[in-house]
Amino acid sequence: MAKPIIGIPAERRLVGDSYRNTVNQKEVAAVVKAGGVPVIIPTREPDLAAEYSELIDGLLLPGGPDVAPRFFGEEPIPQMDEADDLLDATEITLTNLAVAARKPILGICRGAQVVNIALGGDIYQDIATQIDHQTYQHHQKAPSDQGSHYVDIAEGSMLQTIFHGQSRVLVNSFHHQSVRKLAPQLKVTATAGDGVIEAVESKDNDLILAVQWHPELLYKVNADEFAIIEAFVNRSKKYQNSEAAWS
Ligand SMILES: [Mn+2]
Repeated sequence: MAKPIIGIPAERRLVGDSYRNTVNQKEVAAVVKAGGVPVIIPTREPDLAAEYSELIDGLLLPGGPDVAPRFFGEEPIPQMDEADDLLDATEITLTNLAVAARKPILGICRGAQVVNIALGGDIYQDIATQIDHQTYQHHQKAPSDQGSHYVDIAEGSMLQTIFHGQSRVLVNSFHHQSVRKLAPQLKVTATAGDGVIEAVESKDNDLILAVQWHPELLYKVNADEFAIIEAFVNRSKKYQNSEAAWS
């Protein structure tokens, strides 16, 4: 079987006086190292989402800007950062198409929030102001390849298998938003000690895993973190052509 094609939606970035479609090289490199073929999906063309979805075997939703609260039925609070309508709309469409076609999804940071919103959940626009108790520092000042807070991993989860049965791991943290109301088809599989949701998975299958931290920045110091990317690429290979096989 051919190597699985992994779609990674691109963020729009202004470089000089022109916009570029950008993807973090660390995510691209991790997919390549895990045996996948990364394909960068431009997010200025939401009408092409169906074509891109057909092209790929797995969808990697990367880190990025805030999700506009309009996509979960709210108005913005002052603590919202930059958001990008076309990025949000394209990623939400790609997520729903991947779920419908049973193509595996890996969410990283913002990606965990996008998966939850696409499937009917919502997020805190800003953890520090919307959670009524003192939370951890979720936007760490430590370097990105260091962990800064622990997460507790749910018994029997895919994540626990990936981490060889460990129930508590140290992760990095670069977010001020997080999953709030959980989407019906997801379950929480990692939580920080302050109650912030740090990972979600699909309830009834192994198609979706999304983590609030950045494994692609950690795996050089913690080899277990690479297994998150590797397991996703392997699942994308496992489900390759499965849709065609069923029809
Ligand atoms: Mn965190």
